[in-house]
Amino acid sequence: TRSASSRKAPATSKALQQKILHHLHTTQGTYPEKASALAWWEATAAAINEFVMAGLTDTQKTHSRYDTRAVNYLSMEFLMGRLLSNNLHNLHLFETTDKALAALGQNLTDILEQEPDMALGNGGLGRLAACFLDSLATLNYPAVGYGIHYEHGLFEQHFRNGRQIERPDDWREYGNPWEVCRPESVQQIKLYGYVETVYEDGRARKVWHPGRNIKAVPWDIPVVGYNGANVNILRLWESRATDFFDWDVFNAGGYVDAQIEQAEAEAISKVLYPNDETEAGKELRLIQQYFFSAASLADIVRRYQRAHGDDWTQFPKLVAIQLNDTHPAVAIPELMRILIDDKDMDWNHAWQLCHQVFSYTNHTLLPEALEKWDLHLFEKVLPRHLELIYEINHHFLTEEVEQKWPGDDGVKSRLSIIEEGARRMVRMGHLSVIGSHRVNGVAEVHSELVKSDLFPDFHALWPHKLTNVTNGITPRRWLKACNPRLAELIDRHASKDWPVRLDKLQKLTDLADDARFQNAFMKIKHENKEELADVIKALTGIEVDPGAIFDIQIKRLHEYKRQHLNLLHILALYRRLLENPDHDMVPRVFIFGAKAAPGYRLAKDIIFAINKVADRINNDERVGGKLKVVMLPNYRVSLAEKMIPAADVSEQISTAGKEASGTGNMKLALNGALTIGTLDGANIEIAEEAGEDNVFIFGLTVDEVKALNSRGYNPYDYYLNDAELKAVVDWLDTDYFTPGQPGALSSIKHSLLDGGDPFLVLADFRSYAEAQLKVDARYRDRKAWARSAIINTATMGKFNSDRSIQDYVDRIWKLKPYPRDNA
Ligand code: 26Q
Repeated sequence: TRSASSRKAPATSKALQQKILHHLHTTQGTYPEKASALAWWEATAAAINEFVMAGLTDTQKTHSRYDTRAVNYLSMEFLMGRLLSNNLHNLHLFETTDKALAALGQNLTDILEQEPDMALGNGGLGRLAACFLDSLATLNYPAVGYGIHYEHGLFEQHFRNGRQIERPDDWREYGNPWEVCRPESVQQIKLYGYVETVYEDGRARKVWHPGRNIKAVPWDIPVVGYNGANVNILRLWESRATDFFDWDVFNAGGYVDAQIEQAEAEAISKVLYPNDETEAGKELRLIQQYFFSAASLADIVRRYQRAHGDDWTQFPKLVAIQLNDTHPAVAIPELMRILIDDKDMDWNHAWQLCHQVFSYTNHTLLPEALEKWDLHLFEKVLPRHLELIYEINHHFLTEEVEQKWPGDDGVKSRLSIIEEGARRMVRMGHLSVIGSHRVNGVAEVHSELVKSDLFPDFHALWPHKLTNVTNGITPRRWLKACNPRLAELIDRHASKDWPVRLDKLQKLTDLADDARFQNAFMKIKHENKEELADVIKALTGIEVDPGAIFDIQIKRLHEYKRQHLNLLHILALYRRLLENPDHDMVPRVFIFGAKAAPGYRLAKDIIFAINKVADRINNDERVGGKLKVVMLPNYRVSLAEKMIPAADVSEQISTAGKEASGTGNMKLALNGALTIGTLDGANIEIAEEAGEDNVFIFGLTVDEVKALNSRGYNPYDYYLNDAELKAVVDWLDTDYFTPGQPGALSSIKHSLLDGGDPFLVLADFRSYAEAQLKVDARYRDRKAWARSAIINTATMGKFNSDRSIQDYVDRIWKLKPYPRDNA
């Protein structure tokens, strides 16, 4: 990767100071003596934007000059977090800006805190998309991210009496300096209505008479590659009412109706659905999916035709479209509709183009997360697309399936896009597999389960279609920017290009037993813990000791992720301390960050339980400071950036077979945390890289989970045979943690016993508690701990999202890099 700074004179801090002042005066209309912190942030962002926009135009010119093949990454979610610090790091302007602001009497760290997170995603899937954009730009691959310009991202979480309260997120309340509106690229999106068959020249044509037209307005967010490489675009669509032009109707009283229509149109991009891993089945969600898929495809086709007109031969050579889960799967019939209805192409030609361009990433095996739409709802919203899906299905079943399994109706009904039954459903996973040339899972074990359990018949039919691309994370945000002390230590002891060659961290293994390096490494960890302790104090009032083990579980709240397993173990430790005040344990602070989907009752009860248990333990003198529990409110990307560098222990404790990959596990290990985890998702690959000695593996394996379930799992077998487990489960049914409110926490006990404990919490409890004893023992041996922590950092090179992107490029997208001209 050529670096921009080697070819262009870097900005001096004096010059940057002038730019910031200039923007403070001319775009903020204020001056240093009066300017608020927010105005300083806006002015700094505007100054940096000059570099960003220059890179953007150069990159876009390069892409059109060379008519480049590009990937179009379609995702309902892009969890970008904050952009200023990231852009400063990627442009190598962080220190210069720090100096420039210092000279102006301002502190960069404080100014960075002014930026609201761009929280346009729920969790892993959305953050993965953001890491992938960073890597695509860094590796100079032509790429466009396509998504929705939600007015409100993921809700803000507050606690009231320990319970989660949601408030709307308003990231654009005071404008946003990064985005550029592109009115020249507006698209019109059709919905509802009916399909007419017209006969013309002896041919039947389908004409869709939509019931509604919506305007899709694109907003572009520049995505800056590291070393000032390419600046790609994230294009987010906002819905608006179509311009009202029937002035007679308008004046005759249509004014009010027009307002209603406008509100309905604007509802489409109003809010991100906050439920991950569950299918809501809501009409508005389907409309969101179609709205952004159709706008994106129209944009892709327009860009293509600008260069190639009606010559479609180049289309599959220049266009790759990646579906981030099934959420944009309706893009498949939409491309068929464009080619057949609008461009007059015949079916076979259209289908051949279509399935060459699409590929699909699966992120989940959970049955409740597999998208299905009620057929009648689908038909009402997208009547033409349902017809096309029937036709895709018909070709597939009568040609491909019939040829492979002649006369087998069982396999046909299993593979059909349409699920038969009392309510017929459209299976979006099947549509995605059939419409794509490649389908990937996100970690080795997950991809194997996609082949064997989720899509076994498809795998038999097309043995080369299903593949694996293990997830990754960008080391720019998740080490360089968030952990500057460790980054600097690595600069000095490994090599300076680790942010783009993460495997170079391997050099640190040589230092894993070096006492001086160990001390330096652990000193940094301690300083990071001191900083997090200040954050904890500021956000919750709780005082924690940075000398204790910081044990962190951060992820969406879900039964399969088993925050309640962690909680039961905390109760067990508390109970041991109450039974024996001299109980010997290394002081531990258990720290959680998690949002629950607003409608997920049990998840919210678990948050409540953690908060109530925390209250009780943190205020109980008898534990003698050995145990603290903290649940930080409003977990989000910018909070993760403060928590991850301070973690000693990383909790990755999902039921084996349920967590597709996990990516927080990678971020924590990269920052020197030791994983306590099950053999699930990418934990397996992390253990392979770090070595089993440097992670704490416990619990049932995927095969053991399957065997136990088929034997018939009975949680009472574990509850009745483990006195400590029984005691802590029963504790939840008292009013010990909720004085005066007995039963306030009993839903958790109920789910674990009479609810059948679907995620095998009780089955894994003892094994987990034993692994936690090993964590405790390892920490007492400071050198052994330091060694393991260093090896974790040293061996995470594989999980660079640059490697994931290179895998996608090699196996699926087949892109060529184009460093920009003029860089
Ligand atoms: C579906 C229907 C209706 C409303 C919302 C949804 C919805 C939204 C978000 C369904 C799923 C999601 C998000 C899923 C997700 O984040 N999956 C995670 O993806 C990561 C990246 O591959 C993996 O590391 C995690 O293991 C996986 O849980």
